Amino acid sequence: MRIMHSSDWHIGRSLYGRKRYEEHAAFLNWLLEVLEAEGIDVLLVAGDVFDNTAPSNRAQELYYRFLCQVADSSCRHVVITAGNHDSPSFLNAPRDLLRHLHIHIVGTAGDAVDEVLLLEDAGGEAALIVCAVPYLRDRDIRSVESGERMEDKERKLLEGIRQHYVQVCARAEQIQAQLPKPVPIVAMGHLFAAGGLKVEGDGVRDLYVGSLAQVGADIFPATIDYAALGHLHGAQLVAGNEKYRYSGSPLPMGFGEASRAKSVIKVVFSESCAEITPISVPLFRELRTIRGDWEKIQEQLEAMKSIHLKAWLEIIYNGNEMIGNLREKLDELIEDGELEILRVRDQRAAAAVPSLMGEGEILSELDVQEVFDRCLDAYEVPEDQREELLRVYHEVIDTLDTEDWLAE
Ligand SMILES: [Mn+2]
Repeated sequence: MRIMHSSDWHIGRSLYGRKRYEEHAAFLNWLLEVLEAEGIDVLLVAGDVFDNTAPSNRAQELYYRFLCQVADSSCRHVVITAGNHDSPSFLNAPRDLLRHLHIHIVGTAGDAVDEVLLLEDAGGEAALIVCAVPYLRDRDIRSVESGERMEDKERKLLEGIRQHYVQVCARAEQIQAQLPKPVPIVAMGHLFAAGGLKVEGDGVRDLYVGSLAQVGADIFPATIDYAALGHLHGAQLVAGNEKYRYSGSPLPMGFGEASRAKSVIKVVFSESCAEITPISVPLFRELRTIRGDWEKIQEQLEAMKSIHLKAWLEIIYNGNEMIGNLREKLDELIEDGELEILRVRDQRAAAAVPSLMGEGEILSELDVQEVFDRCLDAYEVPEDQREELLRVYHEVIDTLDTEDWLAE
C-alpha cells in the first residue's frame, strides 16, 4: 500500500487580510498530480482541513472539487479527520455521501469502532487498517468535576487521550487478528506531541486553554506501523522516531515560516518495513521579510522590483529616524511593481510605547488627554506643533460618543 500523509491545509485562511485561495487551489492541483504520479492508494489528511468552523463557499468549492477529482483518480481512498480548527459536524455532514466515493470522514471522536477503518486494495483484499482519530476535544474525553485544580484537569485530559488511543488501537489489533495475513496499522492524530516545535508566526493555535497538555510518544502502542499527525505546522518527527511524524502544513502559515521547506509524506509499506519519503511542496507564493533602516529597505525593494519578483512582504523598520508616513513612502516605492506589502512594523514607534507608562500604572487608569500628552513627549514632538495636534485630537475625541464608548 502506498500512502500520502498531509495535514493542516487551513483552506480559507487569510494572511493580514489577504485570502489565500489561489495558493490552496495551486496546492490541491499539485497534490492531485503527485497522487497520480506516485501511484498513491490512500490519502490521509490529519486535521485542520479548513481554517475555521464555517468555511466560505469558495473554500468549500475547493475542497469538494478536489475530493471529486481524487475519487476519479487512481488514489482509491481518502481519510479525513477533524482538527481543532474544523467544525466536526460540518465535516461530518456529507460523510454518508462521501463514503460512496471511498472518502472516509471522522469529525467527532466517539466509539472506537467508528474510528477504525479497514481499507481494501484494488483486488478487494484487506490491505491497511487506519485508526482515524480526530482532534480530541476536552468534552469528548474528560469528565469534569467541580472544584478541580488545573493540574487535575491536565492530568485527566492526558489520561483521556491515552485511554482513547488504547481503545482504538485495541480495536485495530482485534481486526488484525481476524485477517488471513497481517496488514499495516496507521494511527492518525491531531495533537501536540511532547517535544514538538512551534515557531513564532506559524499560526499554531494552542489546543487547550490554560493547558500545556502535550502527549508523550508512548501513547502509540508498538503495533502502530506509522503515526500520521497534524497540528504542528513544521514537518517533524516525534521524539526522533521515524515512524511518528508531522507532515506540517503545505503552505507557510506566516512570515515566520517563510523560509521553512514544506512537505507531504509518502509512506510505502512492503512485506517487512515502511519506506518513508518526504516530498517537497512547491512554494506557490513568495513571502519575504525585509528588516532594516530606510536605506536598507529601499535598496532591497528596488532589487526585488528589478527582477520583477512577485511577493507578499513584511517590512520591519528599525532605523533611528522617526518616519511618520512610513506606509505611504513604502507604497510609493512599490508602485507599478508586483510586490504587495501586507504588514509594516515600525520598531522605533513600537519601542516608544512602553515608555508611556510609569511603573505600576495601567492604561485604563489614564484619561485620554494624559495618554496623548505622553505620546507627544515620547515621540519628542516639538512644542510649536503641539497646539495644532491637540486641537485635532480633541476634535476626534468629540466626535466619539464617549458615553457609549466608555460603557462597552
Ligand atoms: Mn493547524
